[in-house]
Amino acid sequence: MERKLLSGDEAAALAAFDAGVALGTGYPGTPSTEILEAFGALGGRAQWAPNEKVALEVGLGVAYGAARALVTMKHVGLNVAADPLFTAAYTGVSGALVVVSADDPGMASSQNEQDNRRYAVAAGLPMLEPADAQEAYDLFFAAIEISERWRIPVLFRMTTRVCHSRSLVMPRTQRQVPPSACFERDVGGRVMIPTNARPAHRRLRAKLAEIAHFAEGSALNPLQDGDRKLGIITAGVAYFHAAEAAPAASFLKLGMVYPLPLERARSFAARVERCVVIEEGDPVLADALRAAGIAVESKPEMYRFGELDVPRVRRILARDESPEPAAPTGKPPELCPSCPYHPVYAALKQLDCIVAGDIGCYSLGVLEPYRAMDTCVAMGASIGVGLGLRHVLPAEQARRVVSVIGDSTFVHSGVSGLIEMIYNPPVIGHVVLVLDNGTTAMTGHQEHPGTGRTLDHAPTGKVSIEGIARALGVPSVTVIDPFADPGGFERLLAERLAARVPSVIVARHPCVLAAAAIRKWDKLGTERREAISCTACAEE
Ligand SMILES: Cc1ncc(C[n+]2csc(CCOP(=O)(O)OP(=O)(O)O)c2C)c(N)n1
Repeated sequence: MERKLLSGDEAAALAAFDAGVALGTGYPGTPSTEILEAFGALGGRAQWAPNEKVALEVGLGVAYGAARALVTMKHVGLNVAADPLFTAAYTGVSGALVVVSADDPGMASSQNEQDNRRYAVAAGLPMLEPADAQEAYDLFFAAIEISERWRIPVLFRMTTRVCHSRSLVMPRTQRQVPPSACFERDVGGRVMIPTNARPAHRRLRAKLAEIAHFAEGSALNPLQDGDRKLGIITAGVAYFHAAEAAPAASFLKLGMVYPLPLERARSFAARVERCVVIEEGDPVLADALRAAGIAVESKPEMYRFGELDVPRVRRILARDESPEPAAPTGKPPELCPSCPYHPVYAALKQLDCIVAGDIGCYSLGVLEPYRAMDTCVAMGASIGVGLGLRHVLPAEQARRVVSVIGDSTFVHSGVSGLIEMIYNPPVIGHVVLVLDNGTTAMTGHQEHPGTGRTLDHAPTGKVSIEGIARALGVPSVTVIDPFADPGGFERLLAERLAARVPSVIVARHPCVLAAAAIRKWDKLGTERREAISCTACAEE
């Protein structure tokens, strides 16, 4: 078998393929997006879900059916999927369920830098964390084994550096043949009414105790004997920074970050003069080790923010809390020159709108020259936040509030905001502006249910945004091309702001970077459909 140069994302995808994962699903989000794309390109069954919660639920169904499932998302996606996640820990699985959470310390491309190791503790799920692409490959198999052995979902935490850095990977020589899918009724184990959930919680804690015992002796958490003066407990990519900053030190490198091998850590810490925890993000490991009475040093608070690197680890080891050199300022992002959002933001600015914004390329409307976005919190939040503002602001301000949301974001979590608009309409109505550029542009042009194409761009069922709005009973729904008619768009927006009814404007024009590809896929789709109907005619 040849070694391959792979990113962590590609290595996880290859492992999923080699492990015979029956279905991979997820929702795009940097730095996780490429996993499903690579899994699909290898020939795996990969599909985008409308959001992370649905993805997790589909994956759970696959794993209830005794097959192997992969679910991918970025860190904030796990917030969306948290509801089924916590109870999936109780129900367990029959096959394997590996949930990738791609965290983004330093916020290269995210709205926060939450540390999802907290989810492993909160939900009570084992979590593995690879340090590079080879480990992304190897630990993925370990995740499948743990999931099947203890019939429990496994969290697989990756971080931006690991997802996107390439290194050599030695794959296994043979693809695994996974167990075949079948359904076995287990009402007590799978239907979480309180009488079943109470014993299920006890079962979960018993499984975690067994897994903690396993972690103590597992090769997932190797010890590296070195100088006894300095011991370092670390995990993920921080291991490589630490190994470079202090090559002579002794190491306890954790591949399983929950549950922790506390006794191994205790004896490691006792063997060295000084034991320091080097971890990116929150002091999750340090807090857990200290709570267990293990004498470890944690990093100073200033290193909680952003990614670690070798110089920062050197500073931590030197207990240096002096101000760090300022990071070089990069060029700020901006809307592409012929982005269809330009006329939209020009109109929002011209009409002095208060914009409850959302997340996507269109968030760039907050920057110069428009500065036309006033809030941006989480995917789908624009509609609820806009409604809240309309409910309480003085009339002169309230009538200028507009919720602005992208097409992928609308399908992800905007629909329920629209339901709220119908159910609890502000007395002066509201305006929801859906910016439909026919793709999930921000994360690299993924398909979504509104494009009518699957992950690999083949034609499938298409969800109509205006159809949803009309079906929900929105009194005023208009589709317009703002790029073709900027003046008409501004007049329409002004009209809707003046009308005192809930309204939806779908501003539709393809993303300038995706337009050619969309035309190609649509043409291929039409040809494929025609070929299928011709075959059907010939068979009649
Ligand atoms: C819960 C969650 N999942 C995923 C993401 C990553 N993400 C940010 S915006 C976005 C969708 C953008 O697509 P769209 O709404 O169509 O806007 P566009 O970028 O095309 O303008 C995604 C997937 C996120 N920030 N939060």
